[in-house]
Amino acid sequence: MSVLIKGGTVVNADQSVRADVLCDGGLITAVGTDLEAPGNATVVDAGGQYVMPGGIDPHTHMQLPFMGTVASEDFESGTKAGLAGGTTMIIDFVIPAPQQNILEAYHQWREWAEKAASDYTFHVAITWWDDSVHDDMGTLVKEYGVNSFKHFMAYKGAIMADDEILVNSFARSLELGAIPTVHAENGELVFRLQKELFEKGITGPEGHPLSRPPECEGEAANRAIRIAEVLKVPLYIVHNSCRQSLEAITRARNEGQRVFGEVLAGHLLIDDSVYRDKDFEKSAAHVMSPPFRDKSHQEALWQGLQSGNLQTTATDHCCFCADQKAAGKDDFRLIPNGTGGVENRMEVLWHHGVGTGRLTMNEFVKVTSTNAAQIFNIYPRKGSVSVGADADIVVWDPEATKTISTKTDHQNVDYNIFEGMQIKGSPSHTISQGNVVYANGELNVERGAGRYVNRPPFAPYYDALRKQAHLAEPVAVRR
Ligand code: URQ
Ligand code: ZN
Ligand code: ZN
Repeated sequence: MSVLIKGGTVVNADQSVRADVLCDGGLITAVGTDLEAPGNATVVDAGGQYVMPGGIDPHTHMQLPFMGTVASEDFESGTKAGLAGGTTMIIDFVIPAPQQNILEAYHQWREWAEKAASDYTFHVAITWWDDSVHDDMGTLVKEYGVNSFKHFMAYKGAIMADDEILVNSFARSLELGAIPTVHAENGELVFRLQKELFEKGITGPEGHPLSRPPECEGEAANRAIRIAEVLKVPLYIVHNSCRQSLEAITRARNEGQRVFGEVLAGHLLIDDSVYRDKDFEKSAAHVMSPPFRDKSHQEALWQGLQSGNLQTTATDHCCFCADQKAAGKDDFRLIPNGTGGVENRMEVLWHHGVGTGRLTMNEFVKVTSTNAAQIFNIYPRKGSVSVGADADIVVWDPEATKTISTKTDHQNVDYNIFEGMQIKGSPSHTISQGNVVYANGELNVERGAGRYVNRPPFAPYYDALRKQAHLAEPVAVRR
């Protein structure tokens, strides 16, 4: 089936141009003016609208087993919600339990994701280490199209990676041409602060942000950056929530180190006052890590996006309903960590980014799609409206207005962190693999239509890095 998107302005990361877009066989086959629709084509009227690369959310956790429960959003409902918000691809996470074979975990997640409605791929978390993990990382890169490995520096006693794991896995990533990524919070400090607060009688959700101050994030971000610097491997830091981690990234980038930073739509717009709500359900609904911060961090994060020191936006979509969050009713440490947002990321970023002049439309495309595609080595197949690219496109109506609410969204969770937010600008159509899957409020997509996306290793560039690393001057032995 072919689709002709007529009368719109194509907005890519590098330029905006008035052009029609023809899609056929799942690919973009023509971009130009006055294109003709083949006989059986579906025609989308994009007059007065922007035709942009479909969003890529590089950080989601659909149906994640975590903290004694399973996230309420699964790969079908979560990708459908993403499509309704203009996101046409997610990068989720395989998170093996410590000592679990990482290939076994990978195949488990692949099975769960079979029902996805849009394209997807996986970062694989390294939560433990031995020779088998070293070898299986090679299999994942060479045979399964994985080119990024995640490390949780938080969650002591569960999935936390200590420095030994970080050093071994970062070095292995360089050998393989893969990029290490980190959740940067000092898990030992968090564990101690949680215990101290609880023993002082602070048991409610207000204890959550108090136990994870931004200094814990800044320390871990800097530690991961320094380890990557010594090992000569690039690094991607997920969900930067504060000035402290941004400063660590900015310093490294200013010194020419290849460090990338991600920011969540939530951390740009929601502050820590949510944890002081007397209603347990409301404050617990916002428990995620790193926590929402004092308002003063938000401007720094926006500046991080504007300056290019933060490159991608994500949601960390990891949903738990009120009955699941209630596990921590008497102990905030037991509240499953995670919030949603996969459906709202692009529209809240458009309204508060482009709508305020913080971001141009082209920068909006960069931070919602193109940069993630380039960093994870799937550009220009993804992240571009250009001939030969996948026909993953969002037609954006800059005049559409709405009030965000869990009552009207498609997410399978009973709380929306952007509840009540009024925005201007949202998708009128989403095209996925060349099919119109969302049009004027209606989803029309098959369970299982999504495909796993292989991501090649960063071979050529890494050759130079590997040479540097192996030629590092041996430490002079004092005679
Ligand atoms: O830490 C993460 O990214 C996962 C476990 C989702 N939960 C969260 O609070 N961010
Ligand atoms: Zn995380
Ligand atoms: Zn996460």
